[in-house]
Amino acid sequence: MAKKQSSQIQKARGVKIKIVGLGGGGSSIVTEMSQRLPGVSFVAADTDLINLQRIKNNHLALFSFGSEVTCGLGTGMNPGLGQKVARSAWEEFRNLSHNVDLLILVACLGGGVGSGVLPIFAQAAQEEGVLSIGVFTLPFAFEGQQRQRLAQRALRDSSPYLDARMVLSNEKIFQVAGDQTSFSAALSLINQNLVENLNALLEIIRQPSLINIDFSDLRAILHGHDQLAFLNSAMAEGEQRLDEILNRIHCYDFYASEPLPPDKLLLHIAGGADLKMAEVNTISQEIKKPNPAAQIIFGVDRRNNFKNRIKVTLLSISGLKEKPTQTKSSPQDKDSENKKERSKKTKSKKVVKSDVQKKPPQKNKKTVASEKKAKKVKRLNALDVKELKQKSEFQKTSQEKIWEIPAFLRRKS
Ligand SMILES: Nc1nc2c(ncn2[C@@H]2O[C@H](COP(=O)(O)OP(=O)(O)OP(=O)(O)O)[C@@H](O)[C@H]2O)c(=O)[nH]1
Ligand SMILES: [Mg+2]
Repeated sequence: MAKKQSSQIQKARGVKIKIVGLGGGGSSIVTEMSQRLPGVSFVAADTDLINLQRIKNNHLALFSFGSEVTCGLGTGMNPGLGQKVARSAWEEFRNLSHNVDLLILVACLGGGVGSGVLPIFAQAAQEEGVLSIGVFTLPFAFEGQQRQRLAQRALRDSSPYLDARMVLSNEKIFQVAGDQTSFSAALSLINQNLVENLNALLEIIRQPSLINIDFSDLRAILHGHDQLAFLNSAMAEGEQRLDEILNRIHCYDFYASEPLPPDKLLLHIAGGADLKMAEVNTISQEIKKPNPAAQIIFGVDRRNNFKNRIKVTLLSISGLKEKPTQTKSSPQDKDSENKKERSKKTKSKKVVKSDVQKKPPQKNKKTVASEKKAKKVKRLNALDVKELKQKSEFQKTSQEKIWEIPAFLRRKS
C-alpha cells in the first residue's frame, strides 16, 4: 500500500512538460530557457539546419523537418511553405505531443517557419489531447506591416487548437531597454522575463505548499479554448514590500496588450514566517478587483529562506469575445483553395454573428411561459391586450439596455 502510494506521489510530481520552439526566434528563446528551467523537456524545431547547429546544447533536442524541400534553409518568410512542410511532418508533431501533460509552443511570429508551422503543430497537439499553450512574440514595428499581418494570421489560425496563448511584442522592448543596450541583450530581456515567470509557475505546481496548488489546478485554469493568458511574478522585501508587490503584479512589461478582465485566476503567495494575514488579504482583494466574479485558485506557501520577503505569482486567463470559427478538417485536406473558401466563410459568419448580437435577445423562460398562459385565455378584452403589450415592451427595452453594457460589466452586476 505504502509502496503504491509513493509511486503515485512520484507520478503526480513528475508532470511532463515539454516546451517546443518553432523557427529561428522560437528556437533561440527555447535555447535560453533550456539552460535555466530544470525538469522540462525542450525541443527546437526548424527547417533551417544551420540554425539548429548553432543552438545545439545538451539540454535541448533538435527536430529538423522539411529540409529536403527547403534545402536545409529557412523558408524565406514564406508561411505557405512552412505549412506545406509542416503537414508532411504531422505524425512527428503528434509523436512530440504524445504522453505530454503540458505542451508549450514558443514562436516568434512574422517569419515563415514559426508562423506557418504553428497552426499545424497546434492542431496535431490537439488531436493528441494535450493541454497546450502558446507563447508568442509579435515583430518589431520597423520590420514592416507584412510581417505584422503574417503574425496576426498565425495567431488567428492557431487559436482554435490552443487552450490559451500569451502574446508578447518585440516592440515593447524599446520601453524597457535603454538606448545603449545591445540588440542581443535587448532581445534576451524578453526571454529572461519568460524564463522567470515560467519558472515561478512551474515551481508552485511542483513544490508542496501550505495551501497547495498542483497540476490539476493549473489545468483547470488553463483548459479552454481561444483564451488570452497573462503570467507575472513579483518579489519584494522590506517594509514597503506590500506596496511594491501591488505596484508590480499588474505590470506586464512585454505583453502586446493590456490584460482583459480575468475569467480565471491562479494566485500564489509565498512568504516567510512573518507573512501576515492582512498582507494575504490585501493582495487577494486587489487581484480580483477587475472581476470579482472570476474563478480563483489560491495557494500560499511558507518558505524558511523568505525572511521579510514576499513573492506573488499570478496567472490570469481571459476568454476572448470574438471566437474564430473552428475548423476540424485534417491538415492533409487543407489546400489553398479550401483556405480561401474558409476565410470567406469566416467573414460571412462574423457578419452573421454581429447581426445576431444586434438583434434583441431571446425572450426569457418567464416571458415565454406568461405569453403561453395568455394564449390559453381564449377571449382577451382590450385591457388584457394593453397590459400584455406593455409588459412585453418593458421586458424588451430593459433587455436591450442590458446588451448595451460591456460584457465584463454585465458579468459584475
Ligand atoms: N524576441 C525575439 N524575437 C525574434 C528572435 N529572432 C527573431 N525574432 C522575431 O521573429 C520574427 C520571425 O523571425 P524568425 O523566427 O527568424 O523566422 P522563422 O520562423 O525562422 O521563419 P523563416 O522566415 O523561414 O526564417 C522576426 O521578424 C523577429 O521579429 C529572438 O531571438 N527573440
Ligand atoms: Mg528561420
